[in-house]
Amino acid sequence: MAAPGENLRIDGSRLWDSIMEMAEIGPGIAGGNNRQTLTDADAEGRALFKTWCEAAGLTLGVDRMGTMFATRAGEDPDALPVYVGSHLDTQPTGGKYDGVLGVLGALEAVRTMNDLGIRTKHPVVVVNWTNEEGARFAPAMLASGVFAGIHTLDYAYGRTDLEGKRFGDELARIGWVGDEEVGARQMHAYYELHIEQGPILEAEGREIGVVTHCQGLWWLEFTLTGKEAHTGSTPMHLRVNAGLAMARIFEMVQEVAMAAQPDAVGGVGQVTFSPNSRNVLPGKVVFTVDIRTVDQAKLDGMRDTIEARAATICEELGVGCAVERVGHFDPVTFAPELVAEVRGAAERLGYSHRDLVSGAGHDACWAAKVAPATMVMCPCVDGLSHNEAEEITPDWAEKGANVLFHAVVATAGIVE
Ligand code: HGY
Ligand code: MN
Ligand code: MN
Repeated sequence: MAAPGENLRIDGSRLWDSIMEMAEIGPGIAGGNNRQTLTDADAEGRALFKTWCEAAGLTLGVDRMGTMFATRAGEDPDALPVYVGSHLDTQPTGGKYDGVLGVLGALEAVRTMNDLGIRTKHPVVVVNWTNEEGARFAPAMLASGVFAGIHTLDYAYGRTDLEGKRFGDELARIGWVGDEEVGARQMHAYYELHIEQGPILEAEGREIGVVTHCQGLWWLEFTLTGKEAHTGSTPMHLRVNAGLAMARIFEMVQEVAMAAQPDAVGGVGQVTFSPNSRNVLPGKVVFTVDIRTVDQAKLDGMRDTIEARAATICEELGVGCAVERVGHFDPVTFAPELVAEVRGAAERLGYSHRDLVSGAGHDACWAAKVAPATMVMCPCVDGLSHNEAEEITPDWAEKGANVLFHAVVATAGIVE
């Protein structure tokens, strides 16, 4: 299909203004965002996005996971749509651009098609996936996982947050249970624009990441059972210390990840101690180990080693050890034909670019299970993300959205 002319560009300041307006919703405490999934702030962000979609003449559909699909009609009613989007939910101490750039970059591409009167063969659908982050309700990419048939709707509805609230109840509470069956939609292709969330593009002075793969992931939730006892009067040899077991497991995870270098990571982001009292040894410690690499065998090997060594550590300390695999996806290879569209667009537009493996997981990873999918990435300052200080430049946002626009229109096919 003919690609749009080299001179066609999105409106960078309109995109930036939309990102800044969305950033006003669910503000963090240090300049970023706390717009966690299914909170009132998420509902407010959804409402603003809905208003913008309607103003752009898009038709909004919502599925039973609350994912929002805003359609721009194509000329061929039988042609499957090109989907393009990301997520509006954030981490509790998230940045203004993680996910948001992808949803609003997709909206900007459609706004530009409207401005230029571009007609496409395939419809184009802008997507806001529910609960990409998995911060409040594990696992990450929950709605796109149900869409791809990885999880059942019941499993997703039953996920609970740290306060015991159920996903399904919270989705109903904010009024975003849609009527579409999840996964009923067929995709011709899926594109996602995202900040890199890593240091490579900025360090190399590249403007565009042509994403060829995404590393795979395991989230291993450990529940260690110790014995609650007085931290002052309990002699060391009488302690059943789940906290000590946790510390040794953390050290072991670091060791396993370092032994798996290059291109492997492992760590822990969330721990809960109970009763979490300063002078009570913990009776229960729950934490999630996050390990990732693009090599399948290495990923599963790290998982098996960590589970086995954790069991030994706990046995030596007399601590109970249970593990649940609460999140997983295999390493992803994105669709070569779409990767070529992204690379071609970056070249046509004269942007510096390099192939890239995504370190973070994205909804595109599950979309790739049901349709050809790929991603476009832009740099972020110091490679920092999942931190309120996350920052990108308007220029990076604009160039990423231009590449997205060109690739989407080329795939959707211009009708003269
Ligand atoms: O965990 C991830 O990679 C994504 O940010 N949800
Ligand atoms: Mn994201
Ligand atoms: Mn994220």
